[in-house]
Amino acid sequence: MKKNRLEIIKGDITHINVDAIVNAANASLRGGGGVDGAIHKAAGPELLSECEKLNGCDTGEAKITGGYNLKAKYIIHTVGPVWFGGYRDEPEQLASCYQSSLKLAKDKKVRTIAFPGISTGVYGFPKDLAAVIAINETRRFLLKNSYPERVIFVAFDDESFEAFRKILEL
Ligand code: AR6
Repeated sequence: MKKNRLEIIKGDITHINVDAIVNAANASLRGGGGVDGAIHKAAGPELLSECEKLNGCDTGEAKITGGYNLKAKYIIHTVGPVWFGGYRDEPEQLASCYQSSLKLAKDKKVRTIAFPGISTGVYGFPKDLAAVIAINETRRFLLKNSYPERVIFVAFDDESFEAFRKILEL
């Protein structure tokens, strides 16, 4: 696999120029705080109208919508697990978020996709473990698939950036 298929940047995911961005949503898909709130605000109210027709989304799964006012053509909404200490299958559920999101991106022949640190905000998933899962699942997927061509992990703060950097350099 070409090394440059994975990248980490620090910033706001709503400003990134990619084909698809991933949203850390909740099961209702009706918006919320954190990155979900920022994405809905940047995309505009038509996003909520489309999301309301999707019947929600289960933890570990993903659904796709248009990007509306964003540069991205698509938004992939995935619902991460709430962290309860790690004994309620949270790692497997987080892995499933990455697998489901990447599968949707592949089906749409998305070339570039950006992920936030799913579950690492109000859902409380430890950032270091989340970075291991994000990068392992993505590497595994890219080894078997030619789409997406490039995956960008967007860290919103220094702690998240360091968590991704340590794992990506292994
Ligand atoms: N760009 C990139 N990353 C961001 C941005 C942004 N604009 N804003 C926040 N982050 P969170 P969760 C980072 O809480 O833990 C919502 O209310 C943030 O620093 O947004 O999956 C939903 O509706 C953190 O590292 O998502 C759900 O109810 C990461 O994004 C719930 O929060 C995820 O933090 C989902 O919780």
